[in-house]
Amino acid sequence: MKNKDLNFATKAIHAGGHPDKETGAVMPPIYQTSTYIQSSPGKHKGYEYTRSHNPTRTRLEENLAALENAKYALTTSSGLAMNTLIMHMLPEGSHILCGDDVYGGTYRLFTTVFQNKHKFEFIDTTDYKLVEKKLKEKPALIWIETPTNPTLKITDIQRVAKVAKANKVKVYVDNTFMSPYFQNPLDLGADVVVHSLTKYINGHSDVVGGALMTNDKKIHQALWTLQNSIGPSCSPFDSWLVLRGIKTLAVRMRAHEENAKKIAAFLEGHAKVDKVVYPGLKSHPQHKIAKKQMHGFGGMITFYIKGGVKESKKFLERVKLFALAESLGGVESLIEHPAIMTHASVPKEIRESIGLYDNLIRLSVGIEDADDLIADLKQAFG
Ligand code: P1T
Repeated sequence: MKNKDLNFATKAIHAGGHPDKETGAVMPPIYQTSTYIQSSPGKHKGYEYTRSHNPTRTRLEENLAALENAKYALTTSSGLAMNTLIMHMLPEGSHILCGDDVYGGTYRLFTTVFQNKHKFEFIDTTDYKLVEKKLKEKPALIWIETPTNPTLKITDIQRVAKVAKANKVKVYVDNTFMSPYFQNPLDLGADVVVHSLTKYINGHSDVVGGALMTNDKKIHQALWTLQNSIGPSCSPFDSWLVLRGIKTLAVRMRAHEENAKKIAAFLEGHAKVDKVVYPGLKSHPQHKIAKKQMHGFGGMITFYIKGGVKESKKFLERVKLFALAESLGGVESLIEHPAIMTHASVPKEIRESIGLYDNLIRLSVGIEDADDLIADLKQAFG
């Protein structure tokens, strides 16, 4: 059967997989090698050097392409390494429209490393009038994170992609928060989807990696050439770990969501909480779009605790099961304070203009027992 005829959970386990030709091993070998023998100079079996290609990585890329219904996938040593390759690919002076509420590291990369190479404009990608006006200026691309990190703002991908296409502008979507299980941007008209593999796709907080999926051969080839020239490829062992993690992506995402729904409801009813943001709540401003374009609501919750930094810190120091740590998407629950941690590189006035106040707390809800997680939060509120 072809990958495209299979349902998600089956693709997650089987795409890119085949028993090892030499031994029949069902699970993929870790081709922990830097180089490959050639029978005559230039004569080889498709693999010359692991920076360029590696069979374990090939399997991972085949699998990832299938998960996003894409022809091509490329992986890197981190999510930001992939974003770096993309920025290198664009001609100098490119105009880039970018969502105003993206991961702090992406913001830092764009506004420091590439600030002299390109012209970045940060806009609210849910303001469709503004998006339409800006797309008419024909930027090189529009970069959308949806839901955003950390305010969980949701952009209608189909709506933006339609206008972008009319103006010949490429649409890039960072789909890290939903994973390919809950959202498939290419099916909604995006040209490129990027992921931090570090998060849900790997799912076990033991790998840092990045990926890109596309049906655009030119983009894929250009980025592979850059990856080969610059060198941030995904290692054989990390490729293997991610492949292993993906096998349970479908069940993990369902479990993350089930727990997140319960926790969002608990937080919404708590006296010490000002506001809860979760795409699955009717109170979420883009709940309808979330229902339309996502197959679920995910495991990320943002809430505003009553008070400020002092109250936030007190709460974060008291949690026991939730680990106070950056990152997200692992089986274990994490909690963090974006203004001090993941988004510290975003200037305070910009943070506040997008609702990222000092009383904002972000949860990555894991797949532990929901009652235990709620009990932990309850005791931390005091
Ligand atoms: O950490 P890295 O694998 O380089 O991925 C960067 C990245 C890209 N896109 C999104 C939406 C992300 O959330 C991240 C990384 N985010 C965190 C580390 C965090 O705690 O939010």
